[in-house]
Amino acid sequence: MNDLDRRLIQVVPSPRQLALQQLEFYAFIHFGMNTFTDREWGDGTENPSIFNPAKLDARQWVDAIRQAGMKGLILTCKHHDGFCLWPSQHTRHSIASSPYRDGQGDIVAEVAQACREGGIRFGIYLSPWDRNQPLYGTGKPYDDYFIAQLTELLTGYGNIFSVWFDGACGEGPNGKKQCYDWERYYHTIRTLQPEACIHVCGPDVRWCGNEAGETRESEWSVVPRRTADTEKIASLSQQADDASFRQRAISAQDRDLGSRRLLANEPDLIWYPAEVNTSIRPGWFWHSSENDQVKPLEKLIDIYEKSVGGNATFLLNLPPATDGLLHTNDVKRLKEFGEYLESSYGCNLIDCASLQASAAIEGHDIEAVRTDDESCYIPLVQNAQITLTWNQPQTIRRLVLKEQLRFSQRVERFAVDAWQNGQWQQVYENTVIGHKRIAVLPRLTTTALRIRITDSRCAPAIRFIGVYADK
Ligand code: FUL
Repeated sequence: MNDLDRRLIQVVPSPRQLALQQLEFYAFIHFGMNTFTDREWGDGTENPSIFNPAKLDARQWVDAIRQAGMKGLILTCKHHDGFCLWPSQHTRHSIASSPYRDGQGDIVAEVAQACREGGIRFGIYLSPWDRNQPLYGTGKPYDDYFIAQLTELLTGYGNIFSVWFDGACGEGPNGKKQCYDWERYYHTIRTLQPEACIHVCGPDVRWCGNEAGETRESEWSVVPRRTADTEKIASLSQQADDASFRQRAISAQDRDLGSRRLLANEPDLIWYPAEVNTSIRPGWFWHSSENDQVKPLEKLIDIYEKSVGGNATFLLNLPPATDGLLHTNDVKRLKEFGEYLESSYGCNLIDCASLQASAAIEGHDIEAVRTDDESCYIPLVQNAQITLTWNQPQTIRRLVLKEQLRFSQRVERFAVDAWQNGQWQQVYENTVIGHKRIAVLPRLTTTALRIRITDSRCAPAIRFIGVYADK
C-alpha cells in the first residue's frame, strides 16, 4: 500500500454523513412569498397580506413525496426575501402578519408534523441572505438575528436531519455586505441538532455545482478541505475580493475534485459527498405558466441514476401552488417515478444466482453482498473479481454496487463483463462506486456476469450487489 492510498482511506464519513447518504433521495419544498408574487427572488418589500394558501395541506406534500420513494423533506422556512413560514419572535415579516389561519398559522410546524406522521425526515432551509431584515449587512447584530431564528427552528420542531445554507447573494458590488459568522452558525447547529447535516455552505454535504441535475462521472467523496470554501466565497463579497481566500477555494464547477492525481498534493482532506439539487419544473417556486413543464419521467430517471447511482444524493424540488397544494401534474409524475423505482429495483436477480469471489480475504463470505445491510460487506484483495452465475439466461439491464464506506471509498476503477457467445465481453467500465453506483448496461441476456475491480485505494470492501432486469 503506498503512502497516498494509506492517507486517502483514513478519510471516512461521520455518522450523520453516512445517515444522509443512506436517505439517497429527498425533496426540497420551495414555498413562500415568491409563490404569490410569481417570482423567483423577492426583494423583501412584499406585503404579508398577499400570503394566504387557502387549501394548504402538508400531508398532501408528504404523501406525494412518499409515493416517489423519497425519504426526507427540506422546507424553505425563509427564502432571500426574509418572509418566515413560522411565527418568528424576532421579526414581523412572517406568517403571523398574514391572513393565513388569521395570523395563527405555523407552516413549519404543520410540515414537521406531517413528516413525522408519514415517516419522512424533516429539514430546514434558512437563507442567510435576507433582503427584508434591516440588520442585514451590520455584521454581528445580523448574526445574532440569524442565530435567534436558527435556534427557534432547531428547538421547536423536533428532530432535524438537514440544515441547508444557500450561498446565493445578489447584493452586487454596491449592495450590503454581510460577513457571516459561519462557525457560530455551525456551533449552534451542532449543539442543538447534532445529527443534522449542514449542506452547501457547510461542512457535511457539498453542492454538485449546477442546478440542472448533472452529476460528474466521478463524484468523489474524499476531497481537499478547501472545496468546502467554495460556496462561502460566492456569498461573502468582501472575502471574494480577497485573492488569497479565492485561491484557496476550488470551484464547484471543476470537473476533478478528488482524483489521486489531484489529492496527491493536498495536505488536508475531508469527507464531503455531493448532493445534486434540481427542480421538477424550470423554477424553484411555482408559476402557473410552468404547469406543463414538469420534467418528463425519463429525465427524472436519468438524473436519479446518475446522482443516487453516482455516489451523490438527489434533492428534488417540488413547488406547491398558491392554494398550498402540489399541482396534479407534479403529483402524477412523482407517483410514476415511485412506480418506476419499485418495478426496476424491486426484484434482485442475485437471489437466484450463485456467487464466487476470486480473492476474498479469508474468513469472509461473498454471500454477505446479497444483503443490503449497512454492516455487511466482503473485503477483497486488490484486483479481485466477483462472478455471478445463473442456471437460466437472464435479461439484465442494471447492476448496483455499493462500497462499505466505513472504510472510506476505495474503488478507483471497475469493469463489468458479460458471458456472451462462449466468452467474456466487457460491457461497462467506470471509476467511483462509493455509496452506490448504478451501472446501466447495454440490453443483454446472459448466464453470467463478472465484476472486476481493476484499481483501488488498498483492498476494496464491497457492501452490496444488485442485478435487475430490463423494465
Ligand atoms: C439558489 C437560490 O437563489 C434559489 O432561489 C434556490 O433557492 C436554489 C435552491 O438556490 O441559490
